[in-house]
Amino acid sequence: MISHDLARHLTEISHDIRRQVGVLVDRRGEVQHVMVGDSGSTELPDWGRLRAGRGRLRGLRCLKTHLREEGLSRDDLTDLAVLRLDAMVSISVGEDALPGLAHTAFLAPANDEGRTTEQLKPTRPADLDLHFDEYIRELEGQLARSAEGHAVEDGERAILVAVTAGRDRAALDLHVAELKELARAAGVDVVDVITQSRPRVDPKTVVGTGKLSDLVIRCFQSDIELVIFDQDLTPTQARNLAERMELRVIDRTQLILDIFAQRATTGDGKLQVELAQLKYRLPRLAQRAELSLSRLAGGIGGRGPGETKLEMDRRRVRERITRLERDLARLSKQRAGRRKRRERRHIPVLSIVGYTNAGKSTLLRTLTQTDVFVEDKMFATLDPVSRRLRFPREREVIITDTVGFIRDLPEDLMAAFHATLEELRDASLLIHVVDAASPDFERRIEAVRKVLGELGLSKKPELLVFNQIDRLPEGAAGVLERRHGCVAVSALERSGINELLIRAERMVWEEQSPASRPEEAADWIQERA
Ligand SMILES: Nc1nc2c(ncn2[C@@H]2O[C@H](COP(=O)(O)OP(=O)(O)OP(=O)(O)O)[C@@H](O)[C@H]2O)c(=O)[nH]1
Ligand SMILES: [Mg+2]
Repeated sequence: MISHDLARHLTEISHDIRRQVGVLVDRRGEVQHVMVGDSGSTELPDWGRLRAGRGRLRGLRCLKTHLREEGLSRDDLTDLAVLRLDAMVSISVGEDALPGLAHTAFLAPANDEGRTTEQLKPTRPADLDLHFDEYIRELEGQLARSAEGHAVEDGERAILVAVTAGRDRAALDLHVAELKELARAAGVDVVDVITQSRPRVDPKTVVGTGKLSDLVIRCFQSDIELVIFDQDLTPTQARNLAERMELRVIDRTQLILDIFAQRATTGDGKLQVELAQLKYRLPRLAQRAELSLSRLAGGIGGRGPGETKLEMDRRRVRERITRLERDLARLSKQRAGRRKRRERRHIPVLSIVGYTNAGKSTLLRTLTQTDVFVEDKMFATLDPVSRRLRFPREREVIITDTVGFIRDLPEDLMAAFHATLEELRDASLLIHVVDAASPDFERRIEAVRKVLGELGLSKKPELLVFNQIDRLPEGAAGVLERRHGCVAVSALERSGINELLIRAERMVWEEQSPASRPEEAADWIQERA
């Protein structure tokens, strides 16, 4: 029978050539594939996970030698997961070339403890038996059941991944919480979160090899096809990960782009999002082109069909980018025209800015008593909305709501939304709305100010408004007001709104010297005459 004789053959060869050797054996016990490695590892065939089928094992067991007396390595466990093998068995090669102890691992079905593999107690060669058919049938049954149960849920299911990379644990937790919110906003159902503490991201795969194999196995256990990384992936990392795991891999930027794409309803919004997406995609297309070139190496001088197609794709993308940029430039001109007309009428503009989901649209709604779209999801608002607002002394302003900000706003997205954000330049006052109940509101304030700085708006007068105080414990709002010199309100319960109007009015009409705002000088002088 296969087990012991086969093991002895393998250890003898391994002993002679001082390299690992291995075989893949099918369920009938026939050797399907032979591999020769080096002294520390063996490369398994690059079949990937797909051909095994969803929720199924491949029907092959790997039996391989290790030159030293050691258990299964991380690479062995990764191979077990990526290839969806029935089992991975390593046998150490004894001094006498005879088989030493055998170590066996299987993939574990989904479990509450987060175990990814089951390992048998190391066995002596005489007891080695590769016939775990019963066990494997049982395992496949469980895997198939866990795959079935999930089909009914709507929304794509995903696992989130984040590494500390220099941040402390608390910062990581906040980032993960935010990533979860983003996923929810994109309609993704987060099944699991995998985090890793490491000083910096792995240049090839972000997380280390061990975590990567955990990740692959967990995706397998829960029948998941989508992995979302908190860290932005370089084109190379994205490709490495997708290839090693055969899963769809996206990063936070892509997730945000996705949300924007789902939300964009107006012509402007759609153009801007498409531009951002294409700019994001272009360098990644280039990556794929390089890959296909290297695979085609051998055809001397000839241009492979894949390459030609990719070249075409890239050219098309570049052309489309140029088109979109031209269209957006035209839009920007139109906006400038509109702004000029408004300026002539001397109506000051108050712009509501702030972190996404802070309650900006709710505040606009409360202030103007109009219907504006509000939703408990990040990036509910994409397109600016303007409303007129009458102040107590019959003074009129235009108040605008804008797209929410977020830390590490994707650069391409920011560039694409420049036209929209240009409106902020005309603002006499920025009403900076903060969700006072969020645990990291101070960092969010910083993130918003950073974006404003990048837009050249740091010098704009800013009124800090702490919103959602109805969610704070008694007395906390007063403390915030004193410490941050802000107005505390509840846009939802309409409290503190009068104080907000009084402060805004004072800042627009009284605190600014007319010299700095020539377009309002006439009004100002008139007021005081
Ligand atoms: N409890 C409470 N909830 C609020 C308050 N203001 C807003 N919310 C809720 O917070 C969520 C987000 O409100 P929005 O007004 O859509 O926030 P936004 O800043 O416009 O968000 P984006 O457009 O996505 O950036 C909604 O569920 C609101 O009902 C408030 O004062 N108190
Ligand atoms: Mg909004």
